[in-house]
Amino acid sequence: MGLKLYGLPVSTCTGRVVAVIEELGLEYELVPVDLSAGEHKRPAYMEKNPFGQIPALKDGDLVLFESRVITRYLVRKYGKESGLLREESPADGIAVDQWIEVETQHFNKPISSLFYQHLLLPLFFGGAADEKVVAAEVEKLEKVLDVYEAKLSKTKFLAGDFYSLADLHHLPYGHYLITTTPHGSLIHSRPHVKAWWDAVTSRPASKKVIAGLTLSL
Ligand code: GS8
Repeated sequence: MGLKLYGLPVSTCTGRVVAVIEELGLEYELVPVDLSAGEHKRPAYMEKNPFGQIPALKDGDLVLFESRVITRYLVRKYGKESGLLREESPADGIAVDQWIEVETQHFNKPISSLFYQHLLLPLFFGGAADEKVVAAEVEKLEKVLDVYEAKLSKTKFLAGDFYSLADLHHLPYGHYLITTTPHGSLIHSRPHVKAWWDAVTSRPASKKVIAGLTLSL
């Protein structure tokens, strides 16, 4: 039985999973979930993700939710040799875990908030960005990216000189920051962050994901 990914190509969290599927060259079926019709809050879907959010993954009898857990599952089950987790080396493996956690705890919150303020709010809720919120989130993201700049001046990628899930997890929101908000310079003005970003986005798998991240005003 093949992989079934429930989600949408424009969705950041779905994109995170598609990036791994493409890196590993896996076959899968993308099953669209109609958010505008509220399909994600109906029992049939909430059996797959009890929080009523996309994505969810079905692999035979196993059903998973949380994009960053799904990515790890796919690498452990189908792509250990990809080096995306490096679990064969405790030092490399824990460095990947650490930077996966950094993305989740430090990068995701301000960047998803900026994405909401500049794109989702005007696009779906008819609102305008709250400049106070924007300024506060930009300040937070600047501090986070200063840490990235220092780390990336020492290693090519976040966990070391190898591409891993820690880098990959940044792809969807990083792309939308550049294409849908006025804050792309947060990435482009930091030379090591920019070089890292160019390396992340130039991968064939990343390009396939980016082709689906088409939300715009
Ligand atoms: C977040 C899922 C999420 O926010 C994950 O899988 O990483 N921590 C989870 N999904 C959003 C779309 S993100 O592109 C979603 O489903 N939003 C609709 C809703 O919350 O009602």
